[in-house]
Amino acid sequence: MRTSSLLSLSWALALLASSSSLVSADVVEHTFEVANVTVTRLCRDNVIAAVNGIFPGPTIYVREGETIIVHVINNSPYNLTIHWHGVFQLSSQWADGPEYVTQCPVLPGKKYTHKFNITAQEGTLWWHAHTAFFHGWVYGALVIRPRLGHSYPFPKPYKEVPIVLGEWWNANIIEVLEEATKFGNPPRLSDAHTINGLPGPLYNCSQNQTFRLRVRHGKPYMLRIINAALNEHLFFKIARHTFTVAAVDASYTNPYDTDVIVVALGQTVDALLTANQAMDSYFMAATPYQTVNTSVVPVADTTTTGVVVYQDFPD
Ligand SMILES: [Cu+2]
Repeated sequence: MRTSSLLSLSWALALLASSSSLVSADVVEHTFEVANVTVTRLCRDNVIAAVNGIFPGPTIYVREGETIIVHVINNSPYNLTIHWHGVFQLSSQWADGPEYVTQCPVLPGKKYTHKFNITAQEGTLWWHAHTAFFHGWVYGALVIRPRLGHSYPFPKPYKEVPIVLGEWWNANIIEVLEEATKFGNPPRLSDAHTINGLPGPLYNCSQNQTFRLRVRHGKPYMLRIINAALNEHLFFKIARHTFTVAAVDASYTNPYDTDVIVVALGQTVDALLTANQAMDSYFMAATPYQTVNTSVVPVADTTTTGVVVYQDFPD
């Protein structure tokens, strides 16, 4: 009797171990503490709310099939929620985060824990505050890699680089929206666009606030481009380089080559880039896509730039 129950126990354990990739996915766990910090951009100090003191917020790396747990601690003076933009949320819709849709705001001093699985999605998504204009401050990349033992449907890039495109106001963005709704006007336009939080040299005081992507000649890179702006579709380009678009919104595409990428608001594009030009530095730029008469519908018509720098450097 005892032997047979031990046998069945060991059989059950063996079965469990062999199917562990199905039943016990790994967990990626983070704590997001949202609090006020002072950030200097465009010659000015601005007090913003940010996650873990960094702007843009931390990139989350996960593999398809894994579980994400994020503890949001709101130490900012504002109500907020965090939304997981584009995640399918299969049977976890309560974890999705839109304020007053799936949950009440997390009040100052309070916490909320999100728990959900990443299933059948690979590529790039992102997360952002889902409360009024708050997402102009609180956002970051969500990188979904294939599960262990699986590979990309293209040669593995030498490096993967999040390119998070955003907007910056020389103002408190919570007040920007309050002002607009008070008078029924469109919100005041942003003062800059940004690449990974940095405006680049076309704006005042921003020469030293330029995103630099250092590349090795001949190596393939994957740019995980996210349009985290609040109001605009954006063009993205790198001088004298072409891209192969490999995925959009965490779905692989039929690959296609282009020298300019348009990223709709909230959308992501994974673009393969081979560093195959002469050893030099090349601008990258993002600027709004405008189809409207801007005297009727104003557009923040400014361009953010970064630099691709070819370098020889050790691994
Ligand atoms: Cu969103």
